[in-house]
Parts: sequence; C-alpha cells; structure tokens
Amino acid sequence: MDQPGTLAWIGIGGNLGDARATVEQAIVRLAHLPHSGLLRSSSLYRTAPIDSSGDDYVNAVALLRTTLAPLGLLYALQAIELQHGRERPYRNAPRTLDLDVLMYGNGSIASTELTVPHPRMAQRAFVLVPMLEIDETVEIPGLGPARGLLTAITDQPISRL
Ligand code: PH2
Ligand code: MG
Ligand code: MG
Repeated sequence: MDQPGTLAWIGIGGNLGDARATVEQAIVRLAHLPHSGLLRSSSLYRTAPIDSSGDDYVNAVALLRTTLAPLGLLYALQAIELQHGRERPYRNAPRTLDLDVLMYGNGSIASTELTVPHPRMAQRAFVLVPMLEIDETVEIPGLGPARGLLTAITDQPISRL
C-alpha cells in the first residue's frame, strides 16, 4: 500500500558560523520532524553566494514524506531556523541556517507566506545539483525535468564536500 503523506523537498543552506556543522545538525532535526519521515538527504556542497554576500555557503537538500500541511511544514522549518539563531536583518543576508520548502508534491502554492515550487530554484545549482544527486529523474511542477535546467547554470561554482 502507498505510504500516507506528500513528498516534500527541502533546501538547506547557511554561510554564517560553522555552516557545515549547522547543515548536518539541520538534517538530524529534519529526521525528527513530527508527522514526517526523512527519505533521503544529499551530500553537503560548498557553493558561491548567489545574490548574497559573505562566505561561501554550505548547501544540501533533503527529501521528506510528510502529512504536515504546507504551512505546518513551513512553520516547523522556521522553528528549526530559530533554534540555530537565524536572523533576518535584510533580504538574502548571510545566515546561520535557511530551510526552504522547494517542492510539496506536485502542488503549486502562491500565498503571502509560501510560494511553491520555490520561485528561484530552477536557476540555482545549489538546489538542482543536490536534488539530482537524490533523484536523477526529479521533475519540477510546471518546468519539467530538473536535469535539463542545469545546462543554463554551469557557471555557478559548486563542489561536493
Ligand atoms: N540562498 C539564498 C541566496 N543565495 N547562495 C548560495 N550559494 N546558497 C544559498 O543557499 C543561497 C544563496 C537565499 O536564500
Ligand atoms: Mg533560501
Ligand atoms: Mg528561506
């Protein structure tokens, strides 16, 4: 029988403090998220800041199965960000931890709080490369296979840690 719940893809990133340790701890916290199970997590990647400043980022992606509603999931992710001292002084400021709902099933959501699929994910190697590590055939609702989107962004520095 099919498992209950929806597949949710989570983007993980940080570039303040010990980002590598923070991203590893965030993956552990995602594994303990209520009403959810961690199916896969990617390797960690070092990436150059895109439309952002400061140190290189550490990025990863996790795949969850969850029965949380999209906003319930978002609030649970924000709680983890706060546990890691996330502050938001200005847009795209360097951060200890950023957890983004990249995709929630095949759904499209456009509310004031949450836009899914994540609006810029298709242009970001730090999202697509770890997603494709987990599932080479993953498709983005409305855009198609993620694999084909990579060719446009081969200029973005990313290396596996
Ligand atoms: N996140 C941003 C903006 N720029 N650049 C990298 N390399 N990694 C990120 O996670 C990232 C970014 C906004 O959330
Ligand atoms: Mg983000
Ligand atoms: Mg965010």
